Amino acid sequence: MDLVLGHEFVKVTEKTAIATARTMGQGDRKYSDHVAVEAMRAEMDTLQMDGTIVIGEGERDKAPMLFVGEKVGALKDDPLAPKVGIAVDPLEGTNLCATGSANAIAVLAAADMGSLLYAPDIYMDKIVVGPTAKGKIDISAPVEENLKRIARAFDRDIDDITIVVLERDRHKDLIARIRKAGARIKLIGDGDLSAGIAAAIRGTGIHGAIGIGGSPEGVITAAAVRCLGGDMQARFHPTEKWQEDRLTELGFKDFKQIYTAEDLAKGKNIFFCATGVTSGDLLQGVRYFGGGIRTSTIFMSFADKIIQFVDTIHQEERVPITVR
Ligand code: VTB
Repeated sequence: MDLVLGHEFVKVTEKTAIATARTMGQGDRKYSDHVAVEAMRAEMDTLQMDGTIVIGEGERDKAPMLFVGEKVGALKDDPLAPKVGIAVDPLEGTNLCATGSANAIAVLAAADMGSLLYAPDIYMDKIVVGPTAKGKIDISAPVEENLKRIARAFDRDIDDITIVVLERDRHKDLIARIRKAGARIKLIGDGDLSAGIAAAIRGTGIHGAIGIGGSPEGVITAAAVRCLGGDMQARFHPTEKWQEDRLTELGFKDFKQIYTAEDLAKGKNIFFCATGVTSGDLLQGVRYFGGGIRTSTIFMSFADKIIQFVDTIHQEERVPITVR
């Protein structure tokens, strides 16, 4: 995997976001997701790689495209081609897009085969912070303790930090405790992946993302956190018997095991790429302006030690457009 290939992934999330953002506000989350999946699938096949989806839309029998195990890329099964394992979330925040709310993104992480943990689509308890609070978090400690440590790392009081939490019934107790401890909370309707990235970037006004969300999103978050030098701890949170069975089937023995970002996204060859579909804390959404489209993307390569904010104007026709 080299940087030339890495940069090709920018095109993948850009094209996905461009197609998907047209469905913004249509109120049909399934349709938005469908458009995202089709666009990402088509673009992925233009890349010079022998790719395999390791985290995708679900098992083969549940998803027609971008299913786990699906081969993607222009050089499928070519022994000389780079073998890449790809975790995709073509539309993270389907509801956010369907309602025109903030923070919907098209996102993927790519790494050497075997690097990204194969996490089934069950819940995961997570805590994510940026480099400032690296080494200070402990998911097995009470949330109050984590808040105290995060605040101290920022050299602030607890009431000067903001934590993002998914607004869900399962978080009632967590939210009450964070409130009692005095931290500010940003409740989100969806999208703890983009919340995790925002927490790992200074200047977003978000100092931590805490709570239970999807495991696949957790793995993709871990790839971003590694590139950003942040910190993350997570553990599976099965809520039903079949989920425990699925974990066992996949070879997970200790369901209480705590995973760090390095455990979820191993190795050095990691690319991460996200394009804004709707505008959010970090990325602007897709803007169509007649004759052109503008997208906002974050691209990162762990091995190359680069973090790029890519602001692209896509000219639709060879007509003069005004660039601002
Ligand atoms: C989680 C979260 C995602 O959907 O998977 C959530 O990680 C689903 O949680 O970011 P619920 O079952 O509680 O609805 C997202 O918010 C969006 O895909």
